[in-house]
Amino acid sequence: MNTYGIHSIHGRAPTLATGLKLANPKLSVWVITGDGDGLSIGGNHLLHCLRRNVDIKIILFNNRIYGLTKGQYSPTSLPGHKTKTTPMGSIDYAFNPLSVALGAEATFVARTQDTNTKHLGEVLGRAARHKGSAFVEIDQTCVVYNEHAWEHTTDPEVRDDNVLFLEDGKPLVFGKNRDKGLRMNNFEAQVVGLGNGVGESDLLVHQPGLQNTSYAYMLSRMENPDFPLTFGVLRDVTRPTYDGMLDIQVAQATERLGAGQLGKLYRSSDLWEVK
Ligand SMILES: Cc1ncc(C[n+]2csc(CCOP(=O)(O)OP(=O)(O)O)c2C)c(N)n1
Ligand SMILES: [Mg+2]
Repeated sequence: MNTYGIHSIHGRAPTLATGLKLANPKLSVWVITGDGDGLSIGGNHLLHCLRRNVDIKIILFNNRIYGLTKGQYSPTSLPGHKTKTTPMGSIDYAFNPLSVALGAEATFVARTQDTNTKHLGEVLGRAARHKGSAFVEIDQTCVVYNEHAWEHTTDPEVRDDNVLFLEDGKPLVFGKNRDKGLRMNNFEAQVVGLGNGVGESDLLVHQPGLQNTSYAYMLSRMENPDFPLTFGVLRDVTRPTYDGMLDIQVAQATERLGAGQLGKLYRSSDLWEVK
């Protein structure tokens, strides 16, 4: 097909994309999904694609709602949220998409915002250059069914105290006057004010390249209002890809047995006639 995109079945895009990448390794394959699509109906597909480190990019638009079907709660809707299917407020605990991706040991995990086009472009550029599964959560406002979901992270009046932009090799500093930071305290992140003897050298320094997922996981767990929400690349590590390793196995098998014929293989054994 001469096309730049196709629609798959709801939730199954990572599966289709895996097949596409294996069949045509030169393609840059991107999955565009939502919080409902990726984490509810397609949760299992997403997990196993990330676990295998298939070289595809997964962009999850998180508006914390089922938008297309007009406002049912999703796995990222917050407890207490009133929707058409939770009229008295949701009694579910919400999934944190980044924690889920890190739990599946995704090799590239990042978060950005729909309205912050500069940051969005930078993060997508890095995802594109990553070899292996890249998972990017884009916080997105559904203007019809969940208008206020991300207001505290986009409203210029308050956002600077609620978000922290990660920069490789730089201390974790945030706040309107860049006067707050994060340090480790008893295996937990702690927000501290800078000054009065606390300096940037006391803060955590951002290292997305750590093989161990603990640090990135800690960053992913930080939620408002106690912590700033982290934006940028939380994890970026290298590991052999599923498609790369499969290519090697196919080459080895071909060298040993010669090029196969599917029809011949299909009819090679255990055939019987149904009358
Ligand atoms: C197999 C199947 N089940 C259910 C649906 C109905 N459906 C379409 S979109 C959707 C939820 C989408 O939510 P999300 O992924 O968060 O995307 P959003 O619309 O919020 O961008 C559902 C349940 C469907 N299209 N196919
Ligand atoms: Mg949604």
